[in-house]
Amino acid sequence: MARRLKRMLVLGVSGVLIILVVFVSITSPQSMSQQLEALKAFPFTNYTSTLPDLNLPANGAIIEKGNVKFTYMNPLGKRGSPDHIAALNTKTYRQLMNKQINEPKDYDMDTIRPPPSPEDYPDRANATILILVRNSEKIGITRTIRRFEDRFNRKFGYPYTFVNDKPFTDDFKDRMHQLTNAPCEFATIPPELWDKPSNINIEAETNAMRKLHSQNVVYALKQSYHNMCRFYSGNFYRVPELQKYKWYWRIEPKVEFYTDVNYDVFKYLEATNRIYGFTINLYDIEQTIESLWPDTINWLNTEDNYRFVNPNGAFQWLTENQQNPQKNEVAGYSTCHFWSNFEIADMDFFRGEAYEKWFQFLDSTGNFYYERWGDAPVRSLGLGLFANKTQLHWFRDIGYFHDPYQNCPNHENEKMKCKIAEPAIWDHLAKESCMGSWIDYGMEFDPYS
Ligand SMILES: Nc1nc2c(ncn2[C@@H]2O[C@H](COP(=O)(O)OP(=O)(O)OP(=O)(O)O)[C@@H](O)[C@H]2O)c(=O)[nH]1
Ligand SMILES: [Mg+2]
Repeated sequence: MARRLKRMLVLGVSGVLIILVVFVSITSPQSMSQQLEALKAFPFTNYTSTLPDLNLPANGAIIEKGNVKFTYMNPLGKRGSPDHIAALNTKTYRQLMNKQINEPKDYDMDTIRPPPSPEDYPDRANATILILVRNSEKIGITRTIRRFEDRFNRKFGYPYTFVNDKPFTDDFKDRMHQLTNAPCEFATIPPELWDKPSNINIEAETNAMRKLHSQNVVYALKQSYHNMCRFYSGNFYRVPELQKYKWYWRIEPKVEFYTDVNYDVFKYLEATNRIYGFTINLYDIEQTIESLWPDTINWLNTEDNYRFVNPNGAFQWLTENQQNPQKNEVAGYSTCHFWSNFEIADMDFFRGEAYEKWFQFLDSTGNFYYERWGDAPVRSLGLGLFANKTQLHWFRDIGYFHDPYQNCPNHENEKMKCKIAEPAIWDHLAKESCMGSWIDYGMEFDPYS
């Protein structure tokens, strides 16, 4: 009897244990090593991607005079076809975006709340709202500013700086003044910061642009677009009216802001030792920047330029080659970039020796015109190489939309007017987002949890 009881007890206990183990393994998140094993076991063995070279440091970077190199190390051991990797990275993104958030938690936000009135804000940051815009875009920019004032600036009163390659009309200026109580300054860009440099070979440029146009590259033939990209890549921070400022928040026509921002974003970045804030990051059209990366690597391997590379740069994000490997084949790197139509940044970084010398070199290649280098990839390459990645901040809490991409968080205080956790308004565009890669390789910690 006693033996039967003992056997029943043993059976009972082991049963409970088995149920417990099964339950825990179903409900608890996989450990990192389990995840890696699962990924390694993925059946698409014909897409093995790069295997880490054990002779390289974990960040894949060699930063030595005349020998600067960056290699994708696939630090999480991801394997699979590009479609599989895109699905995996989108899942990573959606999981994080679906978490309910409010504001950053790595700073005492109560110290940077809106002042009682925007007119009485003595310790406002040294910042401006920067808008490059044409007179003809009055309606589009009106829409943006209405929303922007409503969500942020009517509480803080940061001054606007409107810049344009042509003088602003009185009609445009009057309209802008009607939209805000904040000071507005209207600057005409000096031609040397905007116009195509005279040494550009027009025949070579025309042939190159016809080729890009025939590959359906948008805006290839548009002269002003090339000027705009060159200007926003490097020259904007030299506009005389911007000299007095350190910080800017760039906005543009026809964008949406979906969330209230109840803290001073400039002071937040400054207080947390950051220099750049973004909301979206994307892959680029590889044909537009074929020589940006190789030219940059050559430059880093010239004289002492290697010393500008920050040892904790976002190298794995820049070199990732699994989600859209054709980008790396054509452009030599991932093409991932911060989408610069939204940016909050410290101009002192761009005015500093590394970025400025590098931009002068880029400009000397003429490739803003012989190719169609965008300001977003240029800016992002500079930040990924010369800044510490801890200085780059994803404003995950700021709901933002520029057609067709968005940052749509699950915000505690908002009834979101966008589809939460979707990187774009069309499903098929999810693979154009680099955010999963940023989460895995760029973000060292989550400031929102
Ligand atoms: N003054 C002026 N502003 C320009 C010119 N070209 C572009 N911009 C501004 O530069 C910013 C970026 O230009 P967009 O045409 O929006 O470029 P994009 O965002 O790459 O393209 P979209 O996807 O069409 O919005 C916007 O704020 C424009 O208003 C120009 O020739 N003159
Ligand atoms: Mg735009």
